[in-house]
Amino acid sequence: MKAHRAHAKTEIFKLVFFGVFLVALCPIAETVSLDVMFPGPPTKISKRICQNGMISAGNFNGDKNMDLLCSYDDGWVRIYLAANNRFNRVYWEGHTPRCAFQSGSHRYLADFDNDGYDDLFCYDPVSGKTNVVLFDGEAYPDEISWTGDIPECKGEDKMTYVFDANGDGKADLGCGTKSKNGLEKLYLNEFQF
Ligand SMILES: [Ca+2]
Ligand SMILES: [Ca+2]
Ligand SMILES: [Ca+2]
Repeated sequence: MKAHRAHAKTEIFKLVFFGVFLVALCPIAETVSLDVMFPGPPTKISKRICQNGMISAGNFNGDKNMDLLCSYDDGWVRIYLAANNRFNRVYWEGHTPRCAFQSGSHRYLADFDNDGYDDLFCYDPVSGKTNVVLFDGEAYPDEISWTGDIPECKGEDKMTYVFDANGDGKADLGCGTKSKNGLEKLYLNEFQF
């Protein structure tokens, strides 16, 4: 009987030891994978990118790399291209007055005319006013490319998102309600630019 109890204790001890060994391995595995992904010391950026602004990812030169756009509530935007060792050089900056909405406005980058350059979609959820400004590969123009009012998406409890829902290369608009946590309506982009 004593021998049986001693054997059982040994088995329990082995299990506990193995469990502690596995738990101890987890942080080591995590550390190794982080080292592989970001092995070097961080690069010091000489000029801060987008201080006090809002950063969005978009493509502005038609290649396969996503670039950065920094936007401010007064409509000023700066574009940074994803290029080797040129990450903090401004590719283009200027005023896009049609996107000068108060804080809380929705600003998205997506290709609305299927030319390979990402355009600005600016939406004021309070008024429902919506503006699209097309990027031509060099600059955002002063003129507005499309303006509209989408009352169904209006209100601070509403959420919006733009994406190409039907795969025709032109971004579409989705609207929903925050409290229901999802997009409920889709508006397909049929505008002929
Ligand atoms: Ca790019
Ligand atoms: Ca475009
Ligand atoms: Ca579409």
